[in-house]
Amino acid sequence: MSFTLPELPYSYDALDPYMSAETLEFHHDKHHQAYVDKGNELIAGSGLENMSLEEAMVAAFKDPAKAGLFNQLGQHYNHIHFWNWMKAGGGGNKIPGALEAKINEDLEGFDGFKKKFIDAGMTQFGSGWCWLAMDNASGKLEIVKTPNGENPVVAGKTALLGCDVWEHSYYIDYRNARPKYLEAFVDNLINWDYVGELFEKGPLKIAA
Ligand code: MN3
Repeated sequence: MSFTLPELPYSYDALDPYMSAETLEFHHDKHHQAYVDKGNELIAGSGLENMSLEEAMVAAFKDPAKAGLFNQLGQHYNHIHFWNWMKAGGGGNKIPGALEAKINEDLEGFDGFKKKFIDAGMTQFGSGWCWLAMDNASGKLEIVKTPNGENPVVAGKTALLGCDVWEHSYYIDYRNARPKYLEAFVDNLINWDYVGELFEKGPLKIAA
């Protein structure tokens, strides 16, 4: 299969002032496009061409010889969801009921979630992501962080929400102030409806 760049689910200026049109133009049109292009180039002849994105991503992660391909596939997967994890007028404590109950149970409520999520994003040294994930075996919610293009999926978890803490995601709007970006993401951008949909689907099953 060949990967393609999905359209943003909103206009470029929809997330202003929390994430500018300039950031989205560079981040979506340049960075995400580059992961798609490089992924298509590297997957050719790899033996993973006929797998789904999720299957190919996990298979590439397990093979050290395919680390370069994994970086592109991981970032493609992460960004497909990242655009949907945000919306205009999002953020705050507007969490669908079943998910809210689980966050209360596992993460000490919204305040506990917010503190742990922002802390994970702040303490991810260098490029990477912070996540709200579900452990596929126990069903428990966790806050985790990953370097570069990695994600909870390759660790046997389901990614419910992720925030990109690569500098390209916030430097135009927040310069070096990663904590301010993370707070704006939690307070003003999270699309809890999409997070709730992923939660309702349950553990991500990957054939590979
Ligand atoms: Mn990015």
